[in-house]
Amino acid sequence: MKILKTLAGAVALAGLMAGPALAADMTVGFSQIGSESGWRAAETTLTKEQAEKRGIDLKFADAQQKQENQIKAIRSFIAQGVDAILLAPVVATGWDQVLEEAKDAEIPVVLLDRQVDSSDDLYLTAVGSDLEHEGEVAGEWLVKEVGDKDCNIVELQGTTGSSPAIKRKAGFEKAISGHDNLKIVRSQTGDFTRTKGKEVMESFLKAENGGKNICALYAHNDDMAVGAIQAIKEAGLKPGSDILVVSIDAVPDIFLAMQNGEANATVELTPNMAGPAFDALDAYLKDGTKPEKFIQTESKLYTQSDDPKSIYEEKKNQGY
Ligand code: GYE
Repeated sequence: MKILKTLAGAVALAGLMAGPALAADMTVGFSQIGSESGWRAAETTLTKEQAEKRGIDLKFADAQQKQENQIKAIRSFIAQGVDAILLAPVVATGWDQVLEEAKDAEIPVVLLDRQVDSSDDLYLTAVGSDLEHEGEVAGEWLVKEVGDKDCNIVELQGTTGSSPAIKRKAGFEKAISGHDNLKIVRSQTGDFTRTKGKEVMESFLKAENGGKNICALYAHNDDMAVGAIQAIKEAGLKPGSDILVVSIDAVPDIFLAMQNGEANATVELTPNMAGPAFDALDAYLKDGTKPEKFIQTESKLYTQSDDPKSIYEEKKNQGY
């Protein structure tokens, strides 16, 4: 494949290629973080479906949340001579070396749903949402919902060192800054999982007078919010009213919670990052078309007034 690419590149460069770009099947290595949340599992499902539909040979590696496993997988893809690599980077730092190796091997890398601190000449493009904006949307909803009432907020952060955890925190804090009646009183990572979200929420409730001091929960993803909702109920409080619940992803189960009045708002993140990624790779590998460095997906706010029942039904057919 690489010889074909070089030939195609050379001929295209000389402007001598008269016919259509060379079409050829792609072999793509996908280093996925793991399956920590319903959203992550849906992203994996949709990536495999997109590859199947496009006749792409997808080599899938699940890193079980460990960066070293992702780096190993990328090195294995390079050794196999894949045409491209998809990477959902578990954390934002520590990628320079392995991305240099991929670049030296002339294998384009596309980032999915999270970003890296490396220089952007080390990857072809990044497909994802504006993570800081998601945090702002969540914060702006709470500011409006609470008005001038005093509101102590507890925050369940995503995976420590991941770009969504860093940026969703920053965006939310930006939205509530200037509203002195809203205050984050406790903030800790729940690692994007339901189990940890429940565990950490239990500790918040204990530390805050059984939850009586808590007005709202901001969770960086719905899975942690769903776990926390369980903890709030077990503490004898009503999630969605005693404690407002706002989170991000818009997975089906958060709409179930909304139907029961147990969650209030979520910011949607599409799990179909692979579609735009494969489109960009197709254009690049066939005729060298360079995509923008960031292909942004949209972030839409949903609340209880958005008919959660029918959204739940729709979402169930979107890879979840
Ligand atoms: O919000 C969460 C997953 O990287 C933005 O990762 C993604 C996040 C998503 O664990 O459910």
